[in-house]
Amino acid sequence: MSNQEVARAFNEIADMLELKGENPFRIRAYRRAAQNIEALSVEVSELDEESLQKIPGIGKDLAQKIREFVERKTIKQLEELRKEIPSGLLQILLVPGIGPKTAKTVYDRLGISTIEELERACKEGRLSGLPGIKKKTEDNILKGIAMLKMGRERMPLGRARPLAEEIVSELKKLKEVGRIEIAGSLRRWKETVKDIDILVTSREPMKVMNAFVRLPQVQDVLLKGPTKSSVMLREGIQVDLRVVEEESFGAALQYFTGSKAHNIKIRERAMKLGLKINEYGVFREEDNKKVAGKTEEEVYEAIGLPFIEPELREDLGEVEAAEEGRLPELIETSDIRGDLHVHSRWSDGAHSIEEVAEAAIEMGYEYIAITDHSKGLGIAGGLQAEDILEEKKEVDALNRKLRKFRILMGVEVDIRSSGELDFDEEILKKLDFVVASIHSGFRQSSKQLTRRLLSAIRCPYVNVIAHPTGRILGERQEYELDMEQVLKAAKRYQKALEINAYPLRLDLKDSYARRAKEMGIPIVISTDTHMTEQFRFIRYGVEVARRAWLEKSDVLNTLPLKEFLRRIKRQR
Ligand code: DGT
Ligand code: CA
Ligand code: ZN
Repeated sequence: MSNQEVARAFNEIADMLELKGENPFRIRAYRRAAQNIEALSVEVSELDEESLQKIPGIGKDLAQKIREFVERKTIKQLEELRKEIPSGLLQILLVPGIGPKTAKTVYDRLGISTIEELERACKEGRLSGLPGIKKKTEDNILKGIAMLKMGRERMPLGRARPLAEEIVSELKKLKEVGRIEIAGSLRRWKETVKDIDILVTSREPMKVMNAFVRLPQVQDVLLKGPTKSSVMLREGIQVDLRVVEEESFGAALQYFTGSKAHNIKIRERAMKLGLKINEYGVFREEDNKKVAGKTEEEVYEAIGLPFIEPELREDLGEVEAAEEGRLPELIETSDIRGDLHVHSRWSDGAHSIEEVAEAAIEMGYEYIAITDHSKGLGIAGGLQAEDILEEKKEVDALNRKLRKFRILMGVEVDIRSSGELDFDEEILKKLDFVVASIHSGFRQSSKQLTRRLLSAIRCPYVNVIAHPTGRILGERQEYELDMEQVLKAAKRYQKALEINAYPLRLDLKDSYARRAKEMGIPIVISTDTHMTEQFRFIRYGVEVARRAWLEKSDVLNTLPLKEFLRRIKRQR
């Protein structure tokens, strides 16, 4: 029983409660618990009821449900809800962008109970005219269906990466395994992946393969041989394991890391130099003599190039940059000195500010900004103006106590549907750091949504726009925005844009972040942490930045505290 399975059950309960129109706070409790469980580094199946209750967001009731699920493989409440709610209705609810109300309407009125039926009805325009459904809703549903289909083919990085790392750490325990690396899109940290590619060296390949196909995560064995085996995991993703020769490990790693487009460029370059390159090595055309293959560095060197970081290998100019000696020196996780989007128990976070600060110190940070939600987000425990001022007192007191660490008092101020900020400038100016973001009215027109972001960017006290495009991988598309206008305004006012490192957000995405860098817009990378264990998600944000060619100097929260403070002061 994995954490992901428990999380999935809780999310399903939440979906069904939502269909029944139950109390939103109760629904949210299930969703938050699911989120927190997924982020844990320990397995909930190994915890007793008492330890379970120490997990943020898990009380006695939910702890009992987890135990029930672990012991009996099912939850009674879940079974009852499944009986009560028609499965067709649940099917429809799976489509991103369809809420319980719409799902119920199309189910009741048109008898639609599969995604295929829903797609057909939308294309034939049979939905518009039903209560609360417009032409635009139909378009959104079609987009949602496309996304759902895509989600079945590709898994978000944030789900696939932990699975891959788990398998690698299991295989590493085998004495027959020599070198081992993750390859493919996962090594390039692409935001979604089709499968997991792993390479190993071994003198006894069959022993490695035997152990591989018997891993507890494996559901089906698709192929088993001495050089390649493929399995399907219970989580619904395929893993290909290849055993390669020690002498050609570098060439194989280069080849199977891809991307295909990058490899084609590399192969063309090799050909021009009278060389042949494949997964076994680099060879001289004339006499087939092998000139490189043991390491990747050696492979690139053989064709006259410096090492190209995997995150850049997309044929987006990296080969040309390598030829001209202008590859970026990519930012690293260790360059980050503080997290600037952090929630505490004052709104919907799981920990006290002190606990959060301690965890940040453990991460090696010099500072954080506490940015709890503003009042508009009632469902996330949003704070009134008085609360924020109270919270500030607590931060001040902690800052007197902590040495060599600074908590900046901030807020994540909601940009209302009207475009106004949830707090007026009198409050905002009393804070050290202001993050502004959109949490509602996603379906507005591009013009309205763009205007909302622009007005937040123009507010003199706003420092950064958080998760600027609002997407959630596999769940919600980015808002319709005029991104070019948003970027222009951010540049003009020198306001930062956030790369939200939460694994299902990764927002800004790589292509926008790269454009932002090219325009000279400051970037911050933050985790949007709601529990201290999520601080480690920073890696995902840094990887987006690396795919966007960002260097340390492009990112504000790589600055030491003093310089950072000076820099944000200039934004006001
Ligand atoms: P994915 O799995 O769709 O997320 O993306 P990749 O890049 O992991 O693609 P995959 O798993 O099909 O193949 C892994 C790598 O192997 C790919 O990035 C490059 C290399 N590769 C596969 N097929 C070819 C090919 O036909 N030509 C070349 N040059 N390379 C290939
Ligand atoms: Ca792959
Ligand atoms: Zn937040």
